[in-house]
Amino acid sequence: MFTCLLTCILFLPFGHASLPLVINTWPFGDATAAAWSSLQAGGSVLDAVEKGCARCEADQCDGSVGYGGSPDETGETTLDAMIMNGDTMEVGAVADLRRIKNAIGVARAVMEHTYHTLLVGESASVFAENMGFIAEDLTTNKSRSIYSQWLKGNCQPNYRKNVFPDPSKYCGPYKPRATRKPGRRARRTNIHSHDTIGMIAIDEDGHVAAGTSTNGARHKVPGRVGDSPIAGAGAYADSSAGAAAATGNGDIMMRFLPSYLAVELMRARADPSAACKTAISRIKRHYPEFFGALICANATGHYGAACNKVPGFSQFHYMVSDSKSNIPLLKSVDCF
Ligand code: SD4
Repeated sequence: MFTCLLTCILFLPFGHASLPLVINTWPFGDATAAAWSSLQAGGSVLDAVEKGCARCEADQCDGSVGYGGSPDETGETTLDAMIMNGDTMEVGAVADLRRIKNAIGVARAVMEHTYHTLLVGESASVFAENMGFIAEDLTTNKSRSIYSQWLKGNCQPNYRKNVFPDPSKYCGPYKPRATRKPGRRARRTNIHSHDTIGMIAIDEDGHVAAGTSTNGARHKVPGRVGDSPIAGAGAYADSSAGAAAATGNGDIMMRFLPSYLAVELMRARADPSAACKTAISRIKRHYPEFFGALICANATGHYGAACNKVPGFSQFHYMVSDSKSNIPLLKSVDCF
């Protein structure tokens, strides 16, 4: 009796469970609503994730998703996105995508019109154009102004190390410095310019999909690809276990495949909140100051989230729609 009680408590899922479910990072409620109405209209979970993320791309959510945000060292905005089908384990992704606004749409086209998983850079843009996506300038007055302010401020902050001239004082071009400083601290990220949308959709029959869309890191080195388009890092979905999606400092997070880890933990019956927490802890152990958060949902619709507590980031907000609420609800979790 006592053993049963203990086991039941240990395995009792803590989050709510009500399918269908849409859950996404940050308070991007219009994206949640777009995904939810797609499901309600009979769309698949892939349709829901695509519609939801596309909504954020069009709305330029927080300036961190879609065109006109996060100019790189040359002032250009480039996009990363992925979508994953948890039934078939197919993935479509694009990284360093240029001149195309609808990155998640192109990611889906990679999945549905090629046998590849990930296309990058200029060639991804050519692929997109061939698939009928419109090529246009992703620069806006806002991104131009962010870029010129950065140039005026001697290109601070930037992502260079062990180069000369001293990257903490001057702009490039940079050359490698002969002597390298040891250390692998996470570069302090501007938490206000880092809000990727990561989304999970699960329908009543337990079909699971996940996706992401972002313009990456502000002032990144051209060619930089973050965690968002990498399966297992930015997101992961497996209809036999659940799904997870990440947001935060992708340069660090992608080294730990947190979304994959969380899904595997849920497969081993971990509660979604605990799975998210363990995946964050794994990163924290090596990079205590990293900025990041994870959302997790198991195939039965229980969900949770976790985030790493750093100065200025003590609570993480995310959105949920399920058949109980029917409208997007703002949820939060205290970082640890
Ligand atoms: C990246 N993970 O490119 C993305 C950025 C992000 O919340 O998530 N912001 O590193």
